[in-house]
Parts: sequence; structure tokens; C-alpha cells
Amino acid sequence: MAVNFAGWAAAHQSRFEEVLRGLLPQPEVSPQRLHQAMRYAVLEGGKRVRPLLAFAAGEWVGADVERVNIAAAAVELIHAYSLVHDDMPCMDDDVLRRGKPTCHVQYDEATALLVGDSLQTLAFQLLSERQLSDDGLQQLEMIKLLAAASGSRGMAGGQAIDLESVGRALSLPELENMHIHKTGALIRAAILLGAQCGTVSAAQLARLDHFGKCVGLAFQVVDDVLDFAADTATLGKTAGKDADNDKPTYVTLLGVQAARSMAHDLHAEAVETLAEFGDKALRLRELADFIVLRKF
Ligand code: GRG
Repeated sequence: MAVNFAGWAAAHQSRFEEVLRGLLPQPEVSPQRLHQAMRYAVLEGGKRVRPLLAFAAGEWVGADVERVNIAAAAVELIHAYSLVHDDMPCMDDDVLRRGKPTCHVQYDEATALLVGDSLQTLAFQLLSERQLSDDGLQQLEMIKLLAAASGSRGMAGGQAIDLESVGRALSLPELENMHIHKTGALIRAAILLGAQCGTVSAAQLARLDHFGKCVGLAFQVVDDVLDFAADTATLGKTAGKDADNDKPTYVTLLGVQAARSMAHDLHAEAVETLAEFGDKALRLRELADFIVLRKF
């Protein structure tokens, strides 16, 4: 019997939680406090959107789920590290994440810094010690892809642009450039890595990359709308932070209605990109729906 999207997503989310539990250092292993804090930052929280995108892309190309587990975990560990560092006093200085105290509040700043460092290196350790592809060169390309998406020409670079933009009026292309790097790069990487765990043609990868670019940007536009329109309890993180921090967003630049309509346009473009793949791309299309319609 065909499983609906909610059932498919819930099954992957609970299965993936166990995968993460097994891959993270165990809490009783020394140094215990660091390992406990790493598990605190990663486990029992988050929508797991990036892993779900990797699983959907992997299923599309018939990839071995054990391999996709590792690719998805590497991306989620990088994502979790970025949230821990982003919440620290030297960046966004926030106290609530995923409905619980942020890592530096629950532990301390030095531990939070080391949690981010250790999650990032664990991601690359996993990608390099587990087999993700029958072709060793292809696997090296996958490691390079995640490094590029995470570093100064990807997510970390986007974060640097974000920090520099506080109190400044950015143009729409400047805002887009910031978010393509800060949020979009890792979302794109999740999709491409999931697909590269199987057999995928260059043409299919190009389609997936364009799909990822559209949903990555849509994700951020919706994030800006939710920061403006939703409450802290629903989001599990402090609402209204962008305005409080005088940050340029799609809402401040376009207004909330135009931002919503931009998210819908990006969604339409994403779905159109995969149109020729029909039912094989169903889960990816459903994830695009989820990203645009989400309430948290
Ligand atoms: C510190 C190098 C470095 C980068 C930080 C991702 C990021 C860059 C900052 C997070 C701040 C933020 C609100 C970014 C915009 C969108 C985003 C990535 C939201 C959080 O992702 P979700 O909604 O989070 O997927 P969950 O908790 O569901 O995993």
C-alpha cells in the first residue's frame, strides 16, 4: 500500500534518530561532557528537512539507504554545528533552539564552541571512513561537495555576509546571494549527496541542483515570514529576532505578502524542474510543498 507523505517522513525521522544515536560518540565515553553536549545539540529536535531531502533524492535513484544514512547524517551534523555556533553570544546570542535552551546556555560557551568543531569534523570523518559510492573518486567528489557547501564559499561565507549586513539596507540580489550561501548551499548539498549515493546522470544532477536552489531559497523566504508572523512557542526558537537585530529579510525588503508570493513562485519553479520525472520525484515534490507550507 502506498504510504502518504506524513507516514513516509515520520518513518524516516524515527529511523534516522536511531542512526544518529549510533553515529554520535556515546555519552559515557571520555570526554563525557563534550559528548553529552554533542548529543544534546543533535538528538531529539529539528525537522530533519535536509536528511529527508537526501532520502527522497536517494530513493529516486535507487540508492542503498545505508549509504544515504551516512550522507544525511553528515549534512545534519554540519547543520547542527551551524545552529550551535549561530546561537552563541558572539553571533545571534539566542537562548532557545528546538524548544530547549541553546547549547551554550545548557552547557557553557567553550563547550558549545567545541561541540560545533567536533560535529563538523565528525561529519567529514563519516564521509571518508564509510563507503558511499562504488567509485572512490566519486566519493572524494562528495566529500568536496559538502566541504564547499559548508565553508567560506558556502554556509559559513553566507553567515559572514549576514553578520556584515546588520543595520544595512540590502538589495534583493544581495539578500538572495546571502541566503543562497547561508541556507541554500547545505540544502542543495543534501539533495545532491543523497542522489550521488546511487547512480545518477549529469543531467539528472543538474535538475536536482536547480530544484535544490529553488527550495533552498524558498526555505529561507518562509523562515523570514515565520520569524515575522509566528510565535516563539510554535517555532521553538525566539520569534521576531530578525527585527530585533535589525537584519534585512525578505519581509523587510518586500513586505509579508510579496515574500509569501515569492515563496510560492520558487515552489512552482522547483516543482516544474522535476515535472518530467513524474511519480519518481513525488517525495521531492512533497518536500517542496512541506518547505513552503510549514508552520514552524
Ligand atoms: C555559524 C557557520 C555558521 C553558520 C550559521 C544556518 C545558520 C548559519 C544559521 C542559523 C540561523 C538561521 C535562522 C538561518 C536561517 C534558516 C535556517 C537554517 C533555519 C534553521 O533550520 P531548520 O528550520 O532547523 O531546518 P531545525 O531545527 O528544524 O533543524
